[in-house]
Amino acid sequence: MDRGLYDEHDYDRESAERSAHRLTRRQVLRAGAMTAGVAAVGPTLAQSVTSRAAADVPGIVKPTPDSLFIARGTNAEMRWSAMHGRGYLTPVDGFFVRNHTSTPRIDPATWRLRVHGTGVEREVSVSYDDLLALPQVTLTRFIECAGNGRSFFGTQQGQTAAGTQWTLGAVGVADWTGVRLSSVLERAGIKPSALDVMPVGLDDQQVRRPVPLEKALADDTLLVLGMNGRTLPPDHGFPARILVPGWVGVANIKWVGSIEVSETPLISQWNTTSYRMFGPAYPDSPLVTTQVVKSAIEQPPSLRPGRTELTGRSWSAYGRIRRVEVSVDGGRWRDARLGLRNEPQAWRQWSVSWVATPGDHVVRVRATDEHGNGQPDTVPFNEQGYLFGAVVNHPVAVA
Ligand SMILES: Nc1nc2c(c(=O)[nH]1)N[C@H]1C(S)=C(S)[C@@H](COP(=O)(O)O)O[C@H]1N2
Ligand SMILES: [Mo]
Repeated sequence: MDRGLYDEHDYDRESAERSAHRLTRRQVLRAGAMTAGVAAVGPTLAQSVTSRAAADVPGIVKPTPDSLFIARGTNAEMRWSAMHGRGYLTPVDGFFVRNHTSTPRIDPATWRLRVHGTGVEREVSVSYDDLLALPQVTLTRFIECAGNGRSFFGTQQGQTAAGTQWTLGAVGVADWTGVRLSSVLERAGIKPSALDVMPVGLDDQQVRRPVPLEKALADDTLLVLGMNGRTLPPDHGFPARILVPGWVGVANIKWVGSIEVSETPLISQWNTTSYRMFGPAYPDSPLVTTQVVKSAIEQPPSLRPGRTELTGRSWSAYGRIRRVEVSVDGGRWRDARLGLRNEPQAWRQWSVSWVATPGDHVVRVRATDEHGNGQPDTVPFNEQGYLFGAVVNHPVAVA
């Protein structure tokens, strides 16, 4: 495994040295404030972008019925019970939406993707049709919010983290079809001195989060045009989004309008004031890069008594899932039966039979991936509640 592609720590430290910044918390905060200011007076967008409010969750275009979603501000969390009996992929209808503001409606006829910056030989601009004409690749991968599971810092560990109080439904697995990001960047001529690549979203806040050039050029980093065999839906980034498998959700920029390639480190609020681990356990405030190992059950919190199949899915940002164990009411860990399909950086379905007796129970699930990464009982706190990979206590009331 190439460590550089999973962990930005060394890369981040080097960047900090190059830009003569020591990323102490105060300076990080200041850097974030600075870029926020720049964004506010930045150039207006050339593209025709309009925001449209939606039916259920404000700013989301697709319906977000209670049967499929839990509304959380501008976001829609997938209800895990809706995945019970479903196939391997998360259907588009039920895929979680994490919008910092709202879904922009973009006209693909006038949309252009601009590649520019000090790291390229020349600025280029490509159309939607140009992208459709390039060779297409499909990958089955999860996209997961870095804050997925954040609520358990509070409910399980007694220390509430700031941010959307997701349970475990800020994750989904889809078939993503698109072009290699490298094939688009190469059209602009990447200079040997290029360092950072920052795709910028066309939503109100122009959400953007740089990735190291090496990661942008990786074979599995895509500019996605399709999801589950259909055109990418508006809420998931139409006309084009980035896919950076295994990395934090925010790296998967939706509604990309431009990509800056730079010879110098790029910053935005999404790699300075947020998406860093702040707290006593993290003295150098590392960037949040790769997701961790997690498991979720698909049962609703109340069940009828009798023999039942507990089902769920486990996933790892580092590869495939090798083992899943389930424990009820603190009893011994039992191996779950595992689904055959086991894509790396996606998930594995599992089931275990259980005789549910009346009363209140706690189901715990832990997974181990092919590299031996597992799920601890607790994880050290970080202020913004990222990467909650500890075993979750699922309450199940049987009556
Ligand atoms: N332009 C833009 N891209 C974005 C976001 C956003 O708000 N704006 N949210 C990010 C975050 S935090 C996550 S977790 C994923 C969610 O992808 P989804 O809404 O398709 O599930 O998109 C990322 N890309
Ligand atoms: Mo996210």
